[in-house]
Amino acid sequence: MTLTEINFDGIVGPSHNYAGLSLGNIASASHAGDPSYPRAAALQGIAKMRGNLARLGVQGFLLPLPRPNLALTEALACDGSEPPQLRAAPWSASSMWTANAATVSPGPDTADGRCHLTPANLVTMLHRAQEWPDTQAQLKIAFADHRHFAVHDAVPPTFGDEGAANHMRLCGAHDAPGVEVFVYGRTGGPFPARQHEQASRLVARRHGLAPERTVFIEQNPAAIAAGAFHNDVVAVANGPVLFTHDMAFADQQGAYDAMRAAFPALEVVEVPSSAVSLKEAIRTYLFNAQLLTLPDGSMALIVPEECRESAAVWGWAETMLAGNGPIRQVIPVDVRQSMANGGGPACLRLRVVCDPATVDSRFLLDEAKADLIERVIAARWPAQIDPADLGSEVLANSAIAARLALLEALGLGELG
Ligand code: SUG
Repeated sequence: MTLTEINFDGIVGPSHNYAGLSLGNIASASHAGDPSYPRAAALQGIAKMRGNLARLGVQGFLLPLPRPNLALTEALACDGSEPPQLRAAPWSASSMWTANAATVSPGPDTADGRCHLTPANLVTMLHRAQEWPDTQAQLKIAFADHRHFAVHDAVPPTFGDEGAANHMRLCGAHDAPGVEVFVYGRTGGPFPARQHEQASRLVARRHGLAPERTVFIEQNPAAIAAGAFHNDVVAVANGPVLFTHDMAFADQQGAYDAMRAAFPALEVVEVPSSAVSLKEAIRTYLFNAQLLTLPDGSMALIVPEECRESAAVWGWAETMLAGNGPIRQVIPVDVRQSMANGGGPACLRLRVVCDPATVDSRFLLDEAKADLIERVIAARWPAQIDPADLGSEVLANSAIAARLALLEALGLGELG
């Protein structure tokens, strides 16, 4: 068994659009009504995957969910007189953000030694609450080997659970026992706190995590109020490193102390507000980065292009690189179509520590498969969608057919 970390990126679906559905997500609200470019969006995602495949030698993906979701359209009694945001919900391509697909506890952390996955119920937002049954169906195929994986049901409502976006893992090596850190929010601010403490605790119990290697931390209400609707907008961890803004947690020092008590080797790379304000961190998504351990053991931070364009963020990055901290490279990627809906490089991926040989290989990428996926996207994904098009039967049929063409090409027709 060679346990390694695999990033499963969500392929951007053919109905990708900007309907402004996520209250508290500044990018989603500020791009509401803009035309979207699903083909370009999906190709940006494939280019990111190709980069990481070259860097790491392994990369996975998850398929878009069926959209528009005609059952939800019917359940909402959509007849053309409904508010546009209700009409748009069944069309959302939000499953691209696979950091919200599930919470994953790798085998070395769990009581039975299996990798446990709990699909996120995403109950706070209507357009996201429709995801989990289809996500679970996909996870049950990709991780079907019961000797190595357990795929659970979602946490029951009303405890909101948003998956890996509010979960971090500290470890000496990916295949060694780690400390799992769950970050939850408290209601009361101007925006919803999407991750409920009891959802996090339930997932930890269900996954069989050892209490002494599990930490629960409250997110800073000021961060949620500033637009950090998930913790992964202000912090990310990899190996022993926590990369975080200094306003990420309700009690910043208390959070470090709690993590260090469970994981003494913790190495904190903290960005002070004096260098990058919370607002600028959220605008550029500096922390919604993929912090990767490269084959030579050094770490690289994969950030959105928007970071390079920010004098404050890029200035901080250059100063950080001139020092001798654990992060040795900062690599910008263009995921602007996803970013405009509040999804950066880290939102687009779900990390699963496992032996690649135990995963259904249809979900693993290689160069030839990336070529194939690109060809289907180039031929079938709509070039542009205006929010006014949502509801159109012609567009619905073409989006449904485009997804089915991709499933067929990948031998995954059973997901149809
Ligand atoms: O849930 N955006 C997503 C972005 C999710 C980002 N994921 C992480 N941070 N891990 C959300 O808010 C926008 C859809 C719209 O407005 O049409 C949206 O759902």
